[in-house]
Formats: sequence, C-alpha cells, structure tokens
Amino acid sequence: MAKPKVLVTRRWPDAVEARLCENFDAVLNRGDKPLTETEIREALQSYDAILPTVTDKVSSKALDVTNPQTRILANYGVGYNHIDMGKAADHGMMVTNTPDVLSECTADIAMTLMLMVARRAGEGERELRAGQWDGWRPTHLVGTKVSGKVLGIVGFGRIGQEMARRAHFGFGMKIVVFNRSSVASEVLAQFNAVQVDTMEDLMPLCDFVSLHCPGGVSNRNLINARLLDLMKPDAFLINTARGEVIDELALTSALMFDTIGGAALDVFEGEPRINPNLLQCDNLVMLPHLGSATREAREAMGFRVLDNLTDFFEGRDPRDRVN
Ligand code: 8YV
Repeated sequence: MAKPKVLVTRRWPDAVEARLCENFDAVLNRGDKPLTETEIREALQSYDAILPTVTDKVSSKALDVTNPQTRILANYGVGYNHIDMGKAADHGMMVTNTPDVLSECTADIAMTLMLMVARRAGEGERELRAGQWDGWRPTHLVGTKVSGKVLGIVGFGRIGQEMARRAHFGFGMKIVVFNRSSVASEVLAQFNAVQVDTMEDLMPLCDFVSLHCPGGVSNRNLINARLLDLMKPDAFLINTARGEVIDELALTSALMFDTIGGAALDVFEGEPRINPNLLQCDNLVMLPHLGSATREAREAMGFRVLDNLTDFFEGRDPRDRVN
C-alpha cells in the first residue's frame, strides 16, 4: 500500500524529520519559509495530511476548497487557534495537537519572564551591553521581590498547573486561579490554590498575573483596559499564551502611563510584527515566542505528531484528537 502523502510546513528537528521520511511519503520545507494561505489551499488538494504550526493560517479562506485530499491536520503545537475548526469540521478533517510534552518548558519561560520583568533583567542587560553601566549603587535598577507574592493564573490547564508548581514550591507564592470551568478541589489543594469566579475578582488580588488560556475568538482581548485598570499599580502581567488575549493598545497605554508595574510577553498579536509602541516601553520584557523552544520539547512535539499520524492512518483514534 502506498505511504500517506504528508506535508511538513516548517523545518522540524532532524531526528523527527528522518522518522517522518521513513514512515510516510513526507515532503519537507527545506527553505523553512512559512506557507501562504494560497499554498495551504493548494496543499489541501494533494496531501493526505498537513502538519501545520502556529505560523500557518489555516483560515476559512485557506480551507475554501471542494473535496480536499487532506483528511487530517496534525498540528505541531498545543494551541490550534490558527486553524478554522468549523471549516475543518465541515470537510470532515480531523485535527490533533501536541499537549503535555511542552508544558514544563512553557512554564519555565513564563517563570523566566516573571523574574526578568520583576528584577529588571532586560533593562539591566540593555544598559550593560550599551556600555552605560557605571557601577554598583544602592539605588541602581531596584526591582520587585517575587518570592512570597500573589500569582494569579488565568487558565489552569497543564501549563497553568506547571506554572503554579514552580511558583508555589520554588518561590513560596500564593496561587489564585481563574478558569472557565471549576477546577477539581484536589488539583487546587496540590498548590494550596484558590479559584475565583471572575477576572474582576482575580486582577486586584495579584502581584503577578500569568496567562495560560487558549487563544481564539473566545479569549480575544480578554485583558482589556478595564481589567488592566483593576490591577495593582505595581503588579506585572505575563503572557506566554497567545498575543490576541491582550488588547495591546490598552497594554501599551498602561505601560506608558505606569498604571501597572510592567509586563513580559512571549507572544504578540500579528507576530512576528511587533507594535512599535511596545518597543518604547522600558518596563516591558519581550521574547520571540520561545515557550516550547528546547531541544527536548521540540523533538517530543514532533514525535507526538508522528504518533497521532500513525494512529490515524492505521485506523485508531489518535490520543490528541481535538475535534
Ligand atoms: C509552539 C505554542 O512552538 O504549542 C504552542 O501552542 O505556542 C508554541 O510553544 C508553536 O505553537 C508551534 O506551532
């Protein structure tokens, strides 16, 4: 029987690409250039499976095809807000993702950002590299203590819980949770965490707020001017979820007028384009979407996609099916 024809839309770790080529009739993207919507639409006509990432807009326009050849979109990544799920379902296309294997590394980056912004590490590094450090003094780049403070976690799934583990057991932080559904009391008890009912309840309680909810329409601009106004004036906002969860215009104004202590972002609306106003904010740390960027996580994500594909083409239900 012919091997399924599979399109890998970006470069993946070598070990995973090698295995994909052994098991499937795989076409790799050696130039590593993101696909356009038109290229995705064409690919839907000729591949049995497409393996997209966050940089592929598998939009309603891209999915506007009749009788596609593609039967599965095996996403490389846990978030799949770049895929129009309604349109995929209309075509009877299965969608899978890669949860679990990147939770620890994404939480590590959220911790990195929290520490960097609180301790003014970005400002310090910029100063030093610019040759502007003129030596130690008691009042130099004085930041905010992290240990023992209150951390609000928005979205208490796998990554949110890994964040709670680090913050609570590593830094003695008190954990407050907002989550759409109610979190099991045994799960909250592990971190001595308290769940609140609304974002309005959460924001004023926190010294740090870290976002771990999905992107997509339901959470678009969840963090708006009104919620930013409810934060303590010296509190910090951390985002490793999706850029669209924050109204960036409202955040820019909160940072410029110092109505909050600062923010730290790994993800951006319309990334890799960065709103130029954000670049002006000194109380902001920015990373280029590094959440899962470790060798271990990126390989594990790839092998998880392989498992999902193998299950699908061998007639089993893939473990990471999301529709
Ligand atoms: C991935 C992520 O690297 O998994 C996710 O949802 O945000 C990142 O960690 C990226 O999405 C890969 O598609």
